[in-house]
Amino acid sequence: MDRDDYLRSRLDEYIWLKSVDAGVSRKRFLQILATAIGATAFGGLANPAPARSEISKSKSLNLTNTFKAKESNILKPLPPGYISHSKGTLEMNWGAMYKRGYIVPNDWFYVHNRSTPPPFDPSTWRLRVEGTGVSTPSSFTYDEIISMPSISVTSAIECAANGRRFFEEVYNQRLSVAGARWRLGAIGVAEWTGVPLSLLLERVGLKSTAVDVLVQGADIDSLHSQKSKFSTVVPIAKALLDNSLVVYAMNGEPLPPDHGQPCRVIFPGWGGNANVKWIERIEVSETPIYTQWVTKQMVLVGSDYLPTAPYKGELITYQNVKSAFELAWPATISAGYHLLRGRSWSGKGKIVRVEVSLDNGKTWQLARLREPNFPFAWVRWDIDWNPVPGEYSLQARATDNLGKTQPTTVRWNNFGLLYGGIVSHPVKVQA
Ligand SMILES: Nc1nc2c(c(=O)[nH]1)N[C@H]1C(S)=C(S)[C@@H](COP(=O)(O)O)O[C@H]1N2
Ligand SMILES: [Mo]
Repeated sequence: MDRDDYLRSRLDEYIWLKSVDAGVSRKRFLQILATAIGATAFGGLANPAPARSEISKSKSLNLTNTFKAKESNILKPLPPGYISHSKGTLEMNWGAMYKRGYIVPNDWFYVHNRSTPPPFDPSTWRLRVEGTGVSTPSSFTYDEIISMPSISVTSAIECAANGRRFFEEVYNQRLSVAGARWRLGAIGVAEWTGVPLSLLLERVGLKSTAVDVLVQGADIDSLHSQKSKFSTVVPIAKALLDNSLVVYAMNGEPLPPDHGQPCRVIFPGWGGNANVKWIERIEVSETPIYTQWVTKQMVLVGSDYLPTAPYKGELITYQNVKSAFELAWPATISAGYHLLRGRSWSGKGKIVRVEVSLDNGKTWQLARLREPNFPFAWVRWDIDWNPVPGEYSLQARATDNLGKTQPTTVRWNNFGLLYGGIVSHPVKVQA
């Protein structure tokens, strides 16, 4: 591809400029680029961090949020066919993704917010990095963050409750939580640009004794607690992976308010809630940090799961394997030839095989996988279909490179998390 050649030829120059800029050694920066897991080969160059002058000029950077008078907590316009389950949720419309590109455009990306995006003022915003695990606690301004060396990572973010509705449908039983009854649209893939968290932690003198990292947002977690701000905790090993980023750009644009403006973290592969938006504080600790999110919310609770104190259930980290058709739910199509399409993904690995059943699980055939197929993101696949009129139940079953295949049945858990089972997609074929 021309664009790739062009970018490749500029790679050296770019790295050099970036590393000089940032005062890090070129070798260190190359290491970061070369070892980035799930990072597009030189994605950071395809959409280099917008220069400071560009950012302040850019119209799309909404410096002071204009709050809409209506009920929704979501600021961007809701695209047609998208479902809002509540004030702060917007489910991606799989039908709209038919034959679309690898990446979900920002306007179409699902949203899971507990409150309205907090206002952002670049002159007063600070990211504090502190705690017993660092020797020189510091605050960073927005300009400082965007001037640091950056990389871009193409990764999915997926709500840990994606597919929640299927627990209730399959078990014909109500879940005991109030959260959104997502089908499979609480996922999206984007190119995230930002500073490797490891680099930021290096700057503040990360101690070798650090064990946990808490990332806190600016919003109150209204659903679970009236007092505390939304946060997540990851072990230091996850925080230091090359694709764990403090993100300020999404698909080449400054991070939109709904998705965390000015900065969020991404921890590829982990449940969506780990990707804290509107961040304002990072705490690195030499002792384990137990928040209610980690011990009470992000756990599998049910008779099939064993709690280990202080966790109230089995702890969730990485997401599982899932598949979705690029079809409305339910779909109505006309008889005759169709290119059936869909996408499959795995929290930890990369999809190696997708099988599709057009007869409710009786027979299966292999789908064609389309490049690209990045780990921590998804793969697009398709299959030819020539249906006669009737009612159909389509199924897709993916397998990742760790050997994990989507099961037919999923064990119940009370919060309806991690539904990774094969799903039956209803399709009506008309004459
Ligand atoms: N500060 C903050 N960060 C947050 C949330 C939130 O409510 N507040 N929701 C989390 C959840 S549950 C999910 S699934 C993802 C959704 O990211 P998106 O809205 O950009 O798709 O953000 C996570 N980060
Ligand atoms: Mo979520």
